[in-house]
Amino acid sequence: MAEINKAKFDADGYTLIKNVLTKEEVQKLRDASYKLIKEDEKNGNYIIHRFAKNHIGCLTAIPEFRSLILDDRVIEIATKLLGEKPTFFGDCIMEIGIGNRGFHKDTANRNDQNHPDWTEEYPVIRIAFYLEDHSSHSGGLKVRVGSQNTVKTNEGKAIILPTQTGDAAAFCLRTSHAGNAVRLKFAPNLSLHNSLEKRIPKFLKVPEEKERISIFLTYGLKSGALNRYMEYMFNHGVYKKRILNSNYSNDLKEEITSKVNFIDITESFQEYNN
Ligand SMILES: O=C(O)CCC(=O)C(=O)O
Repeated sequence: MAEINKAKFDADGYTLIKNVLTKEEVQKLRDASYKLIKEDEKNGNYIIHRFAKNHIGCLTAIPEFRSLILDDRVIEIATKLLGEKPTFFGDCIMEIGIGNRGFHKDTANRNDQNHPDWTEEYPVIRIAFYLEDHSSHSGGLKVRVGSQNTVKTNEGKAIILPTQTGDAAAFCLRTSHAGNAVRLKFAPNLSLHNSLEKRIPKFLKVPEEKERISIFLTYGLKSGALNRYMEYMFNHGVYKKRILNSNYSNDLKEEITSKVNFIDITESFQEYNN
């Protein structure tokens, strides 16, 4: 695994870490993703997110994903980027297919520069794994460099991250980012506006390598930012569904807490509603 540079992450708002997983591990995750969505289709345990299917419920319930969430390499990335032992609080997504486009933030507050989300530290990050190549194919992640300090989503140079199979991309939830990047055949590194991406004819577009499978894992430090983000989840339709479909047995809690700090979001959600 490549070196992790916290100072650069803090300055840029994102980082790309090469060769975290092996090709074999990625293939196992692809197989596990298809198996899970097939079961979800039988139980109705998924949502459609644009053209993508999204599992509903904490992925720690599924061994292959639990192993990734608690993997020493992934925890090392989170620890180094956050600067301390990370907290996992159940926010994790696996998605198959093409989801939303367009630059956005993932914070609770997205428009008030004077809100604590923007004036205080923001130690909540997402680690994304794309289980296919996006270095020379469409479908990858775009970020705006250094955009983590402004509510504006049109500031900072837009780049398409050249993730390859096995790489991890990490970003602060305040960083402007966009999924499902379209690469043009004649200018593959040019970041297009999302309204244009939707209209690019097939013959001008570099195709995807294979069906897009993405995994997003969120880690944070206990903080005002994390509390506000969890409160945002409690009031968001899809997140609520995910929380209600999550379950942490004592054994599972023990396994998670052997690796990271843990907040049982199902309990926090109940307390919030009482
Ligand atoms: O789908 C992607 O690649 C980006 C994911 C995203 O926008 C998010 O995590 O908020």
